[in-house]
Amino acid sequence: GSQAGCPYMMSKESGPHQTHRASCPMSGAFVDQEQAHQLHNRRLAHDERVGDWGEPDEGYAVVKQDIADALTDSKDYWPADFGNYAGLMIRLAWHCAGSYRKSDGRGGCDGGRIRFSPELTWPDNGNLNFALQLLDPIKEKYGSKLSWGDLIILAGNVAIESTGGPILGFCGGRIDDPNGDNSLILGPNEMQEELTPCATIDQIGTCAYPLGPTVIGNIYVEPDGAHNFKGDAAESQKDVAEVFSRMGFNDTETVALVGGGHAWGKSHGPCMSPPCGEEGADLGIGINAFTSGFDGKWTVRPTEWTNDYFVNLFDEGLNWTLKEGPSGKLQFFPENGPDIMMLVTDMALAEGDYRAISELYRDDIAALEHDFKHAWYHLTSADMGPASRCYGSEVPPAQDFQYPLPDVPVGYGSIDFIPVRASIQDVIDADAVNIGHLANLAYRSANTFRATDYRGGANGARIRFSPEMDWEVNAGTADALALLEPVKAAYPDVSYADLIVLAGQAAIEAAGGSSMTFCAGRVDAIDGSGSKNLDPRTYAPSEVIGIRDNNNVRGLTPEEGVALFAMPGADGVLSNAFFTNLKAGEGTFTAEEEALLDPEFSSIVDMFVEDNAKFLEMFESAWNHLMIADRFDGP
Ligand code: HEB
Repeated sequence: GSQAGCPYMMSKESGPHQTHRASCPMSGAFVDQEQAHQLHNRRLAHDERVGDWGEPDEGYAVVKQDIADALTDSKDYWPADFGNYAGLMIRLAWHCAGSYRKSDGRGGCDGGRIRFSPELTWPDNGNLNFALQLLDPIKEKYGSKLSWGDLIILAGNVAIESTGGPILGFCGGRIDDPNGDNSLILGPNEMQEELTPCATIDQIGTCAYPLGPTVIGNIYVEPDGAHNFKGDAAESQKDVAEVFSRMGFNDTETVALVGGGHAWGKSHGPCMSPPCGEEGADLGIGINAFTSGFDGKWTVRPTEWTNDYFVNLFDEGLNWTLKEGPSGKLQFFPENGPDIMMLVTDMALAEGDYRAISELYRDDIAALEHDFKHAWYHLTSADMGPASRCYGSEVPPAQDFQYPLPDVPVGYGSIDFIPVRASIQDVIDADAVNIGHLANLAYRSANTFRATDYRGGANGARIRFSPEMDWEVNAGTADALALLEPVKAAYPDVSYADLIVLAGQAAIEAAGGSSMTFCAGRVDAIDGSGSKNLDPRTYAPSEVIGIRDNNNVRGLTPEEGVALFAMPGADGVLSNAFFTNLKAGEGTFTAEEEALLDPEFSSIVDMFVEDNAKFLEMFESAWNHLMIADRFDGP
């Protein structure tokens, strides 16, 4: 297996032991939990799948050949435009990945949910069912060894490569969800409305962050221009910039992706049976196929990688003119020149800050190739988390968007943590109030973890830096860190990240916890850049919804999430007293804490009030889960 990274384990009962490299994140008290966590189930499934795959690299290469063959094998049920499905497959991969949003890490192609409702029925995903149908025989051939998520992204990559386009690499290892449920919160439905209200007619085109698109059910913006600014390229530029930033892209990446992506394929919106428009149109196939209602291709060579798009964009001789297309949609067509078109969102690439970037790509295809392949890799891999989660022989070096950590120093595995633990114990014994400080420090440090895109967590100890250190919830961090300074001075080789987790565990044990397992091997980030977008999500319209969402994003069960509210305080005791007092109304509580009395959580609170042992068990499970959640070290 390629899971790794815990050469040294220590638990209260069994003491320290060197472990088989590969075992820690999956072993000990943690994996034996009755409640197997979603995240780690996924990792188990991953290991099994790659295990029976044999050589994963060989596997991907064979799949790629099958995809290449399928691209030019036109099927009657959905004939290939220009004899090649490249455009269709690139659109499939982009729409599968483009649901990713930086606000909470949800969306993306990991999980392969584009083959289910709600994603498959989003208006923007029209006719992508045919793209999936074309890939179906390949999926059948490899069965459970190949995930839909990997197949879809590979199909996009092969389409790009086989038509001469640039590819940086492939991060394999997506695991399919059994249904589309994890996309429900992306909308449109009540669940989405509840967390992120935006759906009514007068909000169309104005849905705001944390939502990904401005219109629910879109991957991107309205192609004919921003809400209330139809046909206006300058306004569209702002719209595109806003939406692509919510996916995590900067201007260069956005221009490279949109203009690079539209090197291929065409829009589908012929007028078959006047009066035209979506209502009247014949939803045919081949040259009659109707998808978006816009019509035409961007270049005269739509099955080849070129920078023709950018050349055309600035070609004054073409005299681009805003007109209604065959189905009544607003698009730009050349007054003179070949049979090509531009969407309003394409003309936007010649506006504002995008203009200089587009001019560069017109003049320098090598610059476009460099930027496109990096942006495409970012697009298709952002939801995969750190580079250490990627499988296969085409995995490129870690990229900035993966927030790489330094390597674990050579020899780290032979550090003896027993004296380190003893030194921490001295800090705890000096003053019981330190228990709460150290437990909280570890909790806050690990609590940024997102099971949605595998970002955040205790590894890296980014809580030592701005911006994370300055977050309101992290008040007191500097003081807690100062408690560990003497330990760090005595054991300079131990990372802060390990020290923080070990100290938190020691504190919890001093407070009455018992079955925690420490897995060493964390390293320290060199700055706080990796905390970007991980700050507490404060947009939930109520405390109850916020707590529920926070549990989901962290991959915690409701029981685990509730248990973690009872961190030891100034008294240095871990017990169900917090819940007893909360229920009895004794003491002062935050609005968030009081929300635990809502029917959604009150039975869990009751259970903890009745049974302290049950509370401790659940707390320890949650603690172990969170402290190890971000360990993907290896292979
Ligand atoms: Fe795109 C297509 C829009 C971006 C790639 N697009 C398309 C269409 C439209 C659009 C409307 C048509 C559809 C049909 O079929 O009808 N886009 C758009 C927008 C945006 C975009 C608005 C934002 C601005 N794309 C994009 C990107 C990419 C792309 C980013 C990649 C990278 N597309 C594409 C392709 C195509 C399209 C490839 C073609 C498809 C076919 O051919 O089928």
